[in-house]
Amino acid sequence: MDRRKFFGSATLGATALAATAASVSKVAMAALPEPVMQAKPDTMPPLAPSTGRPYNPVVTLNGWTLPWRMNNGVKEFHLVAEPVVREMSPGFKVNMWGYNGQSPGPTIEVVEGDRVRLFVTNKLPEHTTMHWHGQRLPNGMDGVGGLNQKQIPVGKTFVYEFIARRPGTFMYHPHADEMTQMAMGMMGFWVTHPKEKHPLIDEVNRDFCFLLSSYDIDPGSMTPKIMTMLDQNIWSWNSRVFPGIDTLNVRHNDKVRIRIGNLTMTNHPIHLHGHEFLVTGTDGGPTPKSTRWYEVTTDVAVGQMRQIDFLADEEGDWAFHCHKSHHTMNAMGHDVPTMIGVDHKGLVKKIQKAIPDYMVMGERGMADMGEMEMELPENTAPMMTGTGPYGPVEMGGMFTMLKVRKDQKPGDYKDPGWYKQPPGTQAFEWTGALPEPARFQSEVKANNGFVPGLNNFPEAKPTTVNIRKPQGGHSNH
Ligand SMILES: [Cu+2]
Repeated sequence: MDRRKFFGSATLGATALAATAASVSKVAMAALPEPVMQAKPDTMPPLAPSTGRPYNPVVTLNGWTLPWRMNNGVKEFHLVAEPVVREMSPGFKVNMWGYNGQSPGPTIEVVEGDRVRLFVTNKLPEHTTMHWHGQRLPNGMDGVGGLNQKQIPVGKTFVYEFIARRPGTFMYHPHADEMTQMAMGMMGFWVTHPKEKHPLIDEVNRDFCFLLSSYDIDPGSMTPKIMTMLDQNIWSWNSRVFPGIDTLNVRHNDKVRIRIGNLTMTNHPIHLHGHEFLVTGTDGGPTPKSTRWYEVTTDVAVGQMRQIDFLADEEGDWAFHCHKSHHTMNAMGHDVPTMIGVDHKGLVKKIQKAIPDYMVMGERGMADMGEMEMELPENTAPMMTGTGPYGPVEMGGMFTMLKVRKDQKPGDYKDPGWYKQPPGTQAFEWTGALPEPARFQSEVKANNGFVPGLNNFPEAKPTTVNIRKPQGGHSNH
């Protein structure tokens, strides 16, 4: 079968195509759009459309857009589901399942009204499917294994074909052995641009997108634990963790859009510093203008997408992160060693059985951790290791920065480096006298010089260790 005949048969409809692709011969394989692979976890420049209707392309944070082939007016994409090694941050590599060389898979960008044909080749060790989260499409294209179609067997290629009916932001992921396949990183973004000026979709200068994903990876291990339901310890944006997440670099006074999809098992209040934004879209499409109000944090629940728009009119390096503080602290493995140079595998848990209050972290809080050269097992996510121009940022996981610069050229997405605050615009140390409130003077006298909370601690008293003894029965277990 030659190329022309193959694609001629494609017009017969997806069912015929699926049959053709399922009984894939070498010649037919040759007629598939060649899968484009990505080896690097870097943020790729936006992919300007060379065919079809024009649009302003998105930039996927630490990701890329999948090129397509135009075939008789149909946009053809080829996704390959396969095991990949994702570098989650420099020095931290994880065995995942993804698409076309990375997890998440490449972003798919089309225009409202486009007819799209998506070839999905399964190179996983088990069957899979593809679900096009949020799309209007024929029922047989919805990708729920067993319900809408037979699962794609190992080594086979299935074809999905539909018209991108409404503009918006969508996701794709398997609907086959979902617990395993999503815990292993199988997911991707989909953006359908409006075909003409849309009353609810403003034109923007920069349009970013990324997925929230989480994993349970034991320190020193390389493979996510798929049975974990809620207790993930690696919180990532597009399967990257700070300081491995690229910054969002924009020009001063750019109109900026950020699309955030959540495929973790919990919600994430996403917080932007220095600016207020409007939630202009959800998975359901653009929000009506009457429903919009300014926010600095928006909660993205499980399975949801939020699109935010704002004017980047404040120069600087602005933190942009999940507001759940544990999600900006990675490798909070329950067995993370914190005692330098001590082989204590399993020891902490044993101690805690006897002494519930036993603390292994810094006695003065956790800030020391950012500076400490901790001996972590090899291939462990950095916990609080990102460094800024003034020292440790004390963050990890779901954290990066919005960098707003006057001299950032239009279309330039390069990291401009650290912001230099103009003289007189940065918090500084007070070196003058500190007047003591009169109230304290009398308290100090009354307490023989000691006021709790005033930094003058008395001699440390011997600590009593609270040991919980076995209580007879096991009713508390
Ligand atoms: Cu979070």
